[in-house]
Amino acid sequence: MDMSTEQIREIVSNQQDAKLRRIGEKTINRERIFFDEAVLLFEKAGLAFTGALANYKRESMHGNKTYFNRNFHIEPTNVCVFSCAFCSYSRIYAHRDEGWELSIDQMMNMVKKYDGKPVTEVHIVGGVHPKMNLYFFVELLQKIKAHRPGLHIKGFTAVELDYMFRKAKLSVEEGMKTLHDAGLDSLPGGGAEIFDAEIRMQICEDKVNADGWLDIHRQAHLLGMHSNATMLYGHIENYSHRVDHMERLRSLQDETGGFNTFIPLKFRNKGNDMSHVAESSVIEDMKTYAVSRLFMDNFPHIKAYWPMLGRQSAQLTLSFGVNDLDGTIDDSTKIYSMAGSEEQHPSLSTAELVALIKQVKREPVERDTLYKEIKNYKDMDLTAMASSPLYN
Ligand code: V47
Ligand code: SF4
Repeated sequence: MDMSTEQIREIVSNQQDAKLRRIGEKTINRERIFFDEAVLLFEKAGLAFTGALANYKRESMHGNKTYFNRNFHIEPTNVCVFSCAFCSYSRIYAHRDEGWELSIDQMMNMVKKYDGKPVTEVHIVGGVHPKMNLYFFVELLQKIKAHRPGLHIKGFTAVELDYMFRKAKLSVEEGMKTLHDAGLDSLPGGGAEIFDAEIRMQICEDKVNADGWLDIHRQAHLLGMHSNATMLYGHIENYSHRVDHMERLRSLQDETGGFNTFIPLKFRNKGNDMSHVAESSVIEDMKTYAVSRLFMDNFPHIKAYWPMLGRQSAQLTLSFGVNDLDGTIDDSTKIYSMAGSEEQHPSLSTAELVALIKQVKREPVERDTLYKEIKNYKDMDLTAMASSPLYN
């Protein structure tokens, strides 16, 4: 906590390996690290060294601030035309009777359930259903905005968008503009997985490729929308694949500046076609967050998605480069519980999320989707919060 430049200088000067020492010096001087240097951190550096550098960088960017938001998810369907090997959530179209398909009215009832409650964001993400087309979602977006104009709609992975636009015979630019005009505010980061073509071939061969994913985010940024980016790690990829993935995102960010947050997602192996692949260790998880913070120098935020990682590991990431924990969620997503996350009913009240962050001596700050600060809970009394309906 509160690592000083003097302390980090000492850690760096004690590093015996000259190349790692150079990475440390670059971090202190705010210089960009290269592809090979990030791979070296993964392969050779101890977790303590990489973690200290990432923590120093995190604190020099955000101090102790740790962001979260009050949000809920809508998952319109888990029926999907694709069959990604790591996915525990989807049901193929032929077995759609085993899945769910929500109508616009059902989804509006979910939105209405939050009337009068201080949520700021709805995150819409699901399978790729052949009958839920662009115009179905235009209607949904318009109805949500008409009902609650202030609610930020973060919706649809590039995978869903690519399918919707192609089916509607629209260019990415036209399709994105149609959804933006209907009320879509920003894009979540899903569907990126690992960009390398050979890995993609093995884990998600039929969905949008790397260039398609990047182009969809580029077009969103050109329209003034913001977006996030994810990386599914800890399965069959190697360290170079991870760094290649991050480098492609870092280059697009140099070009547009439209990304807010990078979100490494730990592969969970329950109930999918990759159940034979062991999950990564907590050390590997922390290393991945730390290298992300160091390499993704133009991404303002690194997020640990607590429903995927579990709350204790999520707390730990706050010392390894992470400055955002996502939101309250309210048990509205099934993607991760179905893949075996310890969070079987992901839901945290604001009081619980604030306590989780304070317990590890960080400063909880509620934000909106675009990181405008809504409230700093640094001086709030936890006992008073725990018994107040405002925070539960
Ligand atoms: O792309 C699916 C991942 C993603 C598994 O932008 C799995 O704020 C691990 O992108 N093990 C979708 N991961 C979710 C997503 C997301 C989540 C939270 C916040 C944001 C944001 C975006 O979920 C998919 C895929 O990479 N996923 N199955 C699994 N077995
Ligand atoms: Fe479909 Fe997404 Fe699951 Fe792939 S990860 S099968 S695109 S729901």
